[in-house]
Amino acid sequence: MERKNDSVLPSDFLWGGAVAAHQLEGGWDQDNKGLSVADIMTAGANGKAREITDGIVKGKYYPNHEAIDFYHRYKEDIKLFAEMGFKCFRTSIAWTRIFPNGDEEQPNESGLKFYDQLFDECHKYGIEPVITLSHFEMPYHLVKAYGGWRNRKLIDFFVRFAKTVFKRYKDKVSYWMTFNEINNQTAIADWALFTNSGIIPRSDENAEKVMYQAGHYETVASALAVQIGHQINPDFKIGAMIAMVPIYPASSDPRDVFKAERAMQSRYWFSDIQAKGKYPDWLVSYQKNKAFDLDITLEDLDVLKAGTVDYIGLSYYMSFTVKAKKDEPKSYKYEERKELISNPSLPTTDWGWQIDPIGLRYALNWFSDHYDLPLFIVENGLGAYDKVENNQQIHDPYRIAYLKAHIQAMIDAVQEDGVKVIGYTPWGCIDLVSAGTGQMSKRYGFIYVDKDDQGKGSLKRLKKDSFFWYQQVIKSNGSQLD
Ligand code: P53
Repeated sequence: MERKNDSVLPSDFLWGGAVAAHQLEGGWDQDNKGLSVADIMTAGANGKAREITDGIVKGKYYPNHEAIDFYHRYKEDIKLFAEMGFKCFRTSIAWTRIFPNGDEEQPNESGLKFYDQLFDECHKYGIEPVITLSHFEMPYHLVKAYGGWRNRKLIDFFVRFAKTVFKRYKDKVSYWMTFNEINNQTAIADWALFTNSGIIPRSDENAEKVMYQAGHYETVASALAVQIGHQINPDFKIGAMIAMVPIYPASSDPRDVFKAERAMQSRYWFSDIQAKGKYPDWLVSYQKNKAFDLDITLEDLDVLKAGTVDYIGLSYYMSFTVKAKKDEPKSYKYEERKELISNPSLPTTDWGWQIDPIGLRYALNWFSDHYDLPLFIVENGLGAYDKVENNQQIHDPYRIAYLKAHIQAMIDAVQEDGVKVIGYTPWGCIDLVSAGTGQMSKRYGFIYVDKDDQGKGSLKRLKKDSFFWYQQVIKSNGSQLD
């Protein structure tokens, strides 16, 4: 008998959308906000990396400074989210609005007030805020004065920030995540080590070791935040946030298969710790064999054990594929950007991301098998160029097709595989500044924002075709995807 989708998702399933403070708020220097790492990154282009400048350099364009001016327009935007039927809205608290430099003793009241107003506005429409604490926007001062997450002191600064906002919003926010895509920095050479941890490896240091050290301090900080959050409000649900990119072997050659396994281990040790409370055995051995001699104390290991997460938040955009070299050494060093090959069975976006809906079902099963925790898909979506027609309409069937296939894969995982998924928040529900390229033209939204890659435009909001499509998806609780 044909089963229908309508009974598959629970009636309290959290449909919504996701953004991050630095990518949409703007107001970068308003109300005592401090400079964040996002504020010193210029706009790149498709295939051209963003520049990280030493402070703000006159004459350069920094797209996050104004972004889409959500700081002043959030009421209008949340009203549009409510019109789509959002049950939840994922954003982050800009660390630099609360602690402008990161190392102050006392928080900035005007920053705290802004999020009070924002969360109140959400609740007005019955929209549940879902909050990331650190989403690529740490205080730049912590980079300059302390060397970013190379430094153990960062744990205290982060914990102070977490404690402050947990206390302030304990009756307004229930769903939290500690570090956005904490595992993206596995790629090391990539800009992710800077956006996640405020680190650009120096020529005199071992970049891989630095990444493992920063990652360790962050998992400790995350575990402390989980414990403190639960003390402040036992009903808090505090999750990890992992960039889930399944890594496939290029063939059934066992060398390819083992390489893919090691690549998966390398990308997901963060969530191993956050979910299971301990380092995976392979990594203990790997770090020992490499003689990294990291600062990992016995006390840290107790903290990790006591601060496991309540759920796994994940982003999902694509899958990767790897192929073993001819003479692969026994001790693999996974160097992501160098090792990936294109998967011939998958189409690719204009930005080279390989589209793979079945990979989402695979990913949900993988997490469920490994951690046995509820899963929350807190990012998914297609970055694409959109065109505004003369009558102000935006036809985006490509975005609808992408989302539809991925929602179907999620439903398959729930219906066929029994995976527990608590919500789905597509990325960039309103067009915003791309994290990877700094472009406005890499658009994800259901709502179009009139602004271009040079910063020009009226900032006017327009509903795309996908706006009405998603409205119906939510209304039918996922049973009407056409
Ligand atoms: P953009 C790489 C791979 C997977 C997710 O990315 C990634 C990245 C970084 O580019 O980031 C997440 O804007 C991230 C968001 C980001 C979104 O994916 O480069 O959590 O901040 O905007 C999409 O197209």
